[in-house]
Amino acid sequence: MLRPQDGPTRERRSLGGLWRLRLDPEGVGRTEGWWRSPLAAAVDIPVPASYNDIFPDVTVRDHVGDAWYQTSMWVPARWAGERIVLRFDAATHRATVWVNDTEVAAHEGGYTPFEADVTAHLRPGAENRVTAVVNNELTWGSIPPGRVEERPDGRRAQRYFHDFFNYAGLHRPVWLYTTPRTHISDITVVTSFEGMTGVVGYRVDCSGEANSVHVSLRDASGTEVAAAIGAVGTLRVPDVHPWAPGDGYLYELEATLSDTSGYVIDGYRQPVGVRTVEVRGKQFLINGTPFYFKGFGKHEDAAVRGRGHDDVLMVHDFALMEWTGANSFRTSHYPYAEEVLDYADRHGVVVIDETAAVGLNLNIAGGVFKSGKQVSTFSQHTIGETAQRTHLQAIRELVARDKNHPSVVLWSIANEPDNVQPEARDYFAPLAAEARRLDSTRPVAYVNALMGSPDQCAVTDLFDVVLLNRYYGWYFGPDDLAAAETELEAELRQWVEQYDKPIVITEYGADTYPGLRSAVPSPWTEEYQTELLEVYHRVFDRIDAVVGEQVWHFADFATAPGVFRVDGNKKGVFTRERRPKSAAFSLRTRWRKAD
Ligand code: BDP
Repeated sequence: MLRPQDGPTRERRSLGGLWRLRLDPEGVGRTEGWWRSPLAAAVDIPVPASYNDIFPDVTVRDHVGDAWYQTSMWVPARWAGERIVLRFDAATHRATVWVNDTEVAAHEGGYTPFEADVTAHLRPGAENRVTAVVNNELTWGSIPPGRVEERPDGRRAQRYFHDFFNYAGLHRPVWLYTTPRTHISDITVVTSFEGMTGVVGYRVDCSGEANSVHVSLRDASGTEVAAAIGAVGTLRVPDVHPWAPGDGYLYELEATLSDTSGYVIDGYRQPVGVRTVEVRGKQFLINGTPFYFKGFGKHEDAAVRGRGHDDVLMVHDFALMEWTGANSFRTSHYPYAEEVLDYADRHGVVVIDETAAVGLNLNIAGGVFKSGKQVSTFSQHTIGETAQRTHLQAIRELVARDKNHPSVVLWSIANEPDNVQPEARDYFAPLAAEARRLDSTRPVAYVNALMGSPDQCAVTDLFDVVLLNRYYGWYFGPDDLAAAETELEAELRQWVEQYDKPIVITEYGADTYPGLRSAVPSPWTEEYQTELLEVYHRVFDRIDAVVGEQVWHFADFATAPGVFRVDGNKKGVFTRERRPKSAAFSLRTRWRKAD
């Protein structure tokens, strides 16, 4: 699915701004047909943003169920005759959309875009109404999973198995855009090298009659470096300037669709970074060179706006990551806004791109292992076929959306699932196979939590890279960093022995209350966080198969309330307001020195 774009044949309009919102705790809006008229008893709500923290009202923050969004807009008369598309970059976790009185779209999954051709339902030259009912319920069939419980007084409460607040709403831009009726519907690029020559394989999909496709590749100065005719082909760029970590060099592929008389029907510009990714033995190679991941697990999270996309925060976060010397991050624990990946492309930042499959583990909640008897994560009554179908679709939509981003070097199809229960293999084998079928150019992985020793894992052999989240010295032995060092090293050596695969530590860290200091490092102090990270780094430096370190977490973030969390998760090396804790300075020393 191509993103909306302005150009000679296309026009887009952002529907961002203040919409109207009405929560529907009773769940009556669908039967009462709330989309048919202006929403009664509604309040103003900014889009994009989560709705949860905008109002000082616990019933809004903890709302479970439908939230009705509505706006109206004038559609220019000059759009008559064009194909008009309504696109939501994200609606968390699912939505149904009406234009005026007609249902036009329904989508499951909170972090990938969906759109509808609304040409037949909009009136150009008139005011039109758009209504979206956004539902935030997590169930055994959703990704991520969860369970809605009823409290004794009849109120409903959402339970979930992941450690971040269940923000909901229209988190990303909403667009109305035009394309010609016959148009370019998708572009796929795959890049490689022949010596110093860059090879760009491309495919341009078009709707409607077969027409002629022309592609032109321009370098960053706008000079054409290669061109071809045909919907599928290969472009060769002598003396190519590769896309590389720290060097986000992009070419631009312009695809043009013409009719038989040469009249240009449609055009689309697609950025292209020429690079390769390969796992060879225990190495992770970008452009044939071993790459070492330095960076963070992140969240899309900020005070007030929740998970709403914000360019200000995005640019600031990238600037802070660069300041620390980070070269990469993981989109934990869901696909991020496309603006973020564009930014990573342009700035040469490497991305591990993750689905929203987090919490597929009934023995861990928010990083904390449940004590007592192990429960069955995968079963007919818990995570089963329905979740697997939703998960498959989430992988398909992620790859379809992000396949052309050079910054994305690895798909992470789940975070910390139950990987020991034998059923885990039946669950994951088709998912790994589907990710590979969809994209043979990137490695595929899942993120492992400490559930058992490497030989007890039922799924690692299905994947290319070992991604490990480890909390020695925190959840395990929070008062003994010397033991943490020994245990971590012993475990990593087991992985090295058991698997011929590179290892990236995708989470390690400690909750840290900013300003809490201590001469003797003890949990929650800034000194403890710094020292714990240093312990891990010593171990990583002793093991060649470790090809990356991503600290948990970039910044403090909101979670569901609970006794393990003090106003959220405090493992950030920056506070939620993005002020550095001491650990940020020690990371900066390590990561900048390594350059
Ligand atoms: C890991 C999870 C992450 C949590 C983290 C923690 O992957 O989402 O926030 O633990 O407990 O298990 O801080």
